[in-house]
Amino acid sequence: MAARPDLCKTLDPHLIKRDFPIFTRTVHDKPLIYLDNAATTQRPQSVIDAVTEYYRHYNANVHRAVHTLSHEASVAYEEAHKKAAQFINARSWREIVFTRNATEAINLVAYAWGLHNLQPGDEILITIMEHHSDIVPWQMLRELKKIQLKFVDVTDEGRLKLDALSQLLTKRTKLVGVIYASNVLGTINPVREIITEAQRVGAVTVVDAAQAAPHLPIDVQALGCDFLAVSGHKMLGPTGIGFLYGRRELLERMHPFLHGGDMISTVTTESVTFNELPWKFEAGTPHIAGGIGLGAAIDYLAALGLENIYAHEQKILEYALEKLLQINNLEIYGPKDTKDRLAVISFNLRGVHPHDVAGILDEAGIAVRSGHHCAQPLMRRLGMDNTARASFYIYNSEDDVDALVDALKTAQKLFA
Ligand code: 7TS
Repeated sequence: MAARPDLCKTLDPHLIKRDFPIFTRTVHDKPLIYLDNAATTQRPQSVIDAVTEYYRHYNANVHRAVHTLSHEASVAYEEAHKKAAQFINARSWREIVFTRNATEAINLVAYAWGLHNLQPGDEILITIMEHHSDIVPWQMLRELKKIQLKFVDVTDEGRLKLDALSQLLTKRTKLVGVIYASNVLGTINPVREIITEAQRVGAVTVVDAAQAAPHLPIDVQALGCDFLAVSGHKMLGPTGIGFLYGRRELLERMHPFLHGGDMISTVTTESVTFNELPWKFEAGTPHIAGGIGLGAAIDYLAALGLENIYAHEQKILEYALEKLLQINNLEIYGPKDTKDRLAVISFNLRGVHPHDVAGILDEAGIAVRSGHHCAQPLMRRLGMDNTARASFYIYNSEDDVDALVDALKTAQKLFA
């Protein structure tokens, strides 16, 4: 996905950083350099304020009472659904179901669609690049529904083998799940093409956009997917809130996921009818403050412009790859060019465990993740157990890359 030059307003990460109170703190007496954005991002003051404002000024339950506070809370919570719909260009806000996170969004599809629509012998096709959140729910269905689960392989560089995908699709393929962008390798997959292929055999399509949504513009109508999962905390929002986009016709036909209060229209001792969308899928009191905070996060991102965010991160990625590739004995995983790639870089210093690397970086105030990144099948396929991973966002600059490179050189000397 190339950013349109006419839209490329340059972001100033140093100015952006001022909106994030956490950057006033130090770690081991060093300024915090936060490079663990693929795990979770930081929150700007406007998101913290939106959450606080709800609790201070209009804290009440939604959808229930006629009193003023409940009305204000209900409007703000519904408004947040509208912002999420606009963010991914859904036709209607009723296609947005708030969940705890992307994991819950994918589980919703597995339970509410999968349990009721699959027959023994049916097939689900996913890729070896998936996060565990887009593997384990389908393994659950494999057990319960006696279906087959197939995986599309990747090249050694970490791109999906699209030819293999075409060959694995059959008339029995009922669902295709694909990660939009890899949390380990940064690879951005050609999801539009994959969805078109899946539709040729009539499969339902699920896109895991947990990593893509914070970094590039998403248009579900242009993609043509049936479902798309997003986590709020990876895009400046609070933890405990995310959403599932579902095509309206499918959501209308589906059974609820969780049963109880708020998701019903009427209940008798004998029967139940369900509420309208999206409330049919939001049983119980929802994370109201979280939803409102996510709305504020979307406002912040929309004001910067997703095209500009992507362009900014491309610049950082190019700089980071150039610098990191110069370090001797540093192995970098994933595509070595910036095309269709996010600024997520997994690496290993030869002979040093990534947890030790992360520890030394922490001494320098630099936060990176180390481990298997909840993508063990991918790690195994590429012959690695653990990596360190630096993942960048709007408040990161070339200075942060320089600090990372210096700290890695220090680590190398320590372990030489
Ligand atoms: N899908 C992808 C592609 C992810 O990267 C993650 C989280 C999830 C789903 C699950 O998101 P959650 O909000 O439901 O937990 N990935 C990571 C990571 O790479 N490091 O920590 C969490």
